[in-house]
Amino acid sequence: MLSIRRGAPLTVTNTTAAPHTVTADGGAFNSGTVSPNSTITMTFSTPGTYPFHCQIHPYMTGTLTVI
Ligand SMILES: [Cu+2]
Repeated sequence: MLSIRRGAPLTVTNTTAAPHTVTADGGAFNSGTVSPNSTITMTFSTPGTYPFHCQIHPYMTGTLTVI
């Protein structure tokens, strides 16, 4: 479980050798492809609980809570 305040930047660094995405199951957000050794920043404006997955590796899942 990952929790963040709305509007606060969430920095994601891909430390693996494969590209990944951070994609909300319901479509509320999508990082696009994050290449190996690159970093992205995302912000979230609507409080809630968001299950997410990697579009490239759908077995990679998590949950983000925006407070
Ligand atoms: Cu992936």
